[in-house]
Amino acid sequence: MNDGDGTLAAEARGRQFGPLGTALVIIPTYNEAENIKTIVGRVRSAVPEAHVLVADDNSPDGTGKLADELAAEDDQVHVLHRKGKEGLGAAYLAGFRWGLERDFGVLVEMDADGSHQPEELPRLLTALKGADLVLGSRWVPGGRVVNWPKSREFISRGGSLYSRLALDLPLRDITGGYRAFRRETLQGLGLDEVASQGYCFQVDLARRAVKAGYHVVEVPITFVERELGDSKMSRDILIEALWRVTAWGVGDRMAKVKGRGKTS
Ligand SMILES: Nc1nc2c(ncn2[C@@H]2O[C@H](COP(=O)(O)OP(=O)(O)O)[C@@H](O)[C@H]2O)c(=O)[nH]1
Ligand SMILES: [Mg+2]
Repeated sequence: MNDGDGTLAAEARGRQFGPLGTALVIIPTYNEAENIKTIVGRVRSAVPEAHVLVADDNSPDGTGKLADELAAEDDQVHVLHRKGKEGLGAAYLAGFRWGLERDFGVLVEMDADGSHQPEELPRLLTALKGADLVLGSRWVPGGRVVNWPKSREFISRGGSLYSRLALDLPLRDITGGYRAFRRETLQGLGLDEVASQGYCFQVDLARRAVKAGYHVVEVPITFVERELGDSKMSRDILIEALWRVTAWGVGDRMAKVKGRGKTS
């Protein structure tokens, strides 16, 4: 469950992983007009065989229109126009559905603001050859964050640590949003029941994957804080994450206690 390919191979021994197939990089956007062209261009250069899907929530700054222009010039760029701002989780679920309806073998989550460097995607995809889900991880050896104030790092590390302990997950970066899923993994997560929205959307998917017995691997990444546009992180998103993770943790423990009661 770590970054080295050697341990990966050892842990996954006995498991056969099929070929990956074509990747779809899903980029959710809300007011990313300053970033959208750069990020799509970087993905197309870094992994030329991959397709890109921009999932735009009708951004008032015209991001959707810019994405349409990119799509008009490039058959491997697509745009999903959504009615309005419904949160990151809903945009990803719609993007996953779009990709699963088509012939994509890998679905990738990536932010529009450059925090998730497309140049690191080949490493995530290599790791996915021996895994069901790969998490780009800031908090494993070799992973790091560039240009974050200490306060933001404290919140992020704390969120992952709390999720790790409350949910008993053997993972270091549980709230991160740079991930590569095999299509079969997503199909096995019960996406129809996912209601979480912000950071806890990521926690929710990681938790479902571990619970379902999938082989989840963390690969170190360098996360670069955005230079252009504004973060959509809010107090409400943090509060949602805190209460949902706590509720899941309590629910899991009660289920364990009940289970023990029955067998003894
Ligand atoms: N479609 C959609 N995208 C969103 C929404 N909220 C955030 N995003 C996108 O999700 C990504 C991460 O958001 P960001 O504000 O950078 O969060 P931070 O990195 O945690 O500060 C960016 O590409 C945003 O444009 C939303 O409600 N809808
Ligand atoms: Mg960001």
